[in-house]
Amino acid sequence: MKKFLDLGQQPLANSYIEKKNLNLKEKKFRLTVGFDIKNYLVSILNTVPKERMFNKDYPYKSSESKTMRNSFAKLAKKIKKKFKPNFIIEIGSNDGAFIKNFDRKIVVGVEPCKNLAEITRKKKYKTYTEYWSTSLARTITKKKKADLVYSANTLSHIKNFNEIFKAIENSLSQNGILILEDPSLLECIKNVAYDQFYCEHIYIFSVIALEKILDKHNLEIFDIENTKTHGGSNRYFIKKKSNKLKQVTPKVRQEIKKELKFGLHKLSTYKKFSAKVKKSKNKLLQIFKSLKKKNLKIIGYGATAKSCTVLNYCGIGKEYIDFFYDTTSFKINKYLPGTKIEIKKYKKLTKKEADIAFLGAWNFKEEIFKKEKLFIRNKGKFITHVPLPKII
Ligand code: JHZ
Repeated sequence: MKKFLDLGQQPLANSYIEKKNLNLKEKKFRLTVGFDIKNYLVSILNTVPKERMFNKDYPYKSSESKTMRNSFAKLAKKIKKKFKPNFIIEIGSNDGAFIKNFDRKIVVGVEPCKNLAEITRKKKYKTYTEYWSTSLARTITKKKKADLVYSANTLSHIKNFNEIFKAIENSLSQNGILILEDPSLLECIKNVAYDQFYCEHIYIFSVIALEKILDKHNLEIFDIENTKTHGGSNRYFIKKKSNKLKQVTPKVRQEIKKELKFGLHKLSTYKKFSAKVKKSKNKLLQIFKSLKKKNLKIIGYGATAKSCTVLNYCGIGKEYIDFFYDTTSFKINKYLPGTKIEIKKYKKLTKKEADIAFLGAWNFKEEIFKKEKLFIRNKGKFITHVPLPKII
């Protein structure tokens, strides 16, 4: 594994701090990222035990954005029409944002974070509060195998993917389909979206890396959709190699060609990316400094896990950002890890509390701009750092 990026000492991205604990020492780890040349795999080099990150206090809810709710609803419609599944398993079902689009009789969720699993169960969907494993897979599929397994933004969070794919392979019926959705490494590198790296994102997958992993588990990608969610993701449609009913579409080769053309198989590409990250950091800091010199009021918009990486890496704290607005109940009235910036319950932006808002949730820029039309009309501005730090 060759290290190519060092994002410094970082706290755990989703460990929002309660007011009473503000003076306690935070657990920090060194966030470095490496490239495994043989397997084309990009991963963080120091990992945090899963129980420290995914537990009863997990604050991220998928249902929080309209973009994600719409994306899940649209996909569910397509799945029903195209694959007509009778039994679906979702790995990492979060607060039920995806499974709620299906009949309760045909779908089960797997979600180790108790607080989230409870939300889904309240909606009367069967949910296992456990980490996905071969033994859980055996329990769930004892009576019948799944004809669809779905997992979005979860695989990149699990260190031992071999156990995961083994369990998936055993759970799928002969013609069953696996649909995975994760941030695209190509988009991440192209857009200098270095904040995709934090403790939870152990891997950011490329098609060329995922192909190699799947091959070991007798699985193969037969189609890919590029989606706009989370700053550019890939939706992979995967089948058992022995399933000859489905043809591999030309799109798979095209995506591989695109990645090879960009150089995702070469260490030099990642070294260039690392140099761009350093430049991005300096530029962002410069922007914040010049705005503060003008005495402008800056707040943060969307207390994301990604913001944690950016702010702690760039050294942007309370001296620049007064507070963050966020809609998530689990985050409100808490403080961002590391920088300890307060998170307040979202209110429509007005020029009264801010001249400029830092887009922590830059991946929902369009949704946010639509919501904040009035602020924009009144000459309110936003700061973004992806793909380049700038004021918009
Ligand atoms: P968002 C999380 O990352 C963590 P984060 C996790 N590791 C992962 O992989 C991705 O999600 C999928 C708020 N918001 O989705 C809601 C507003 O306040 O970019 C969220 O707190 N107003 C599982 O945290 C945050 O912003 C709004 O209008 O980087 C968005 O977080 C909108 C649209 C969002 O993921």
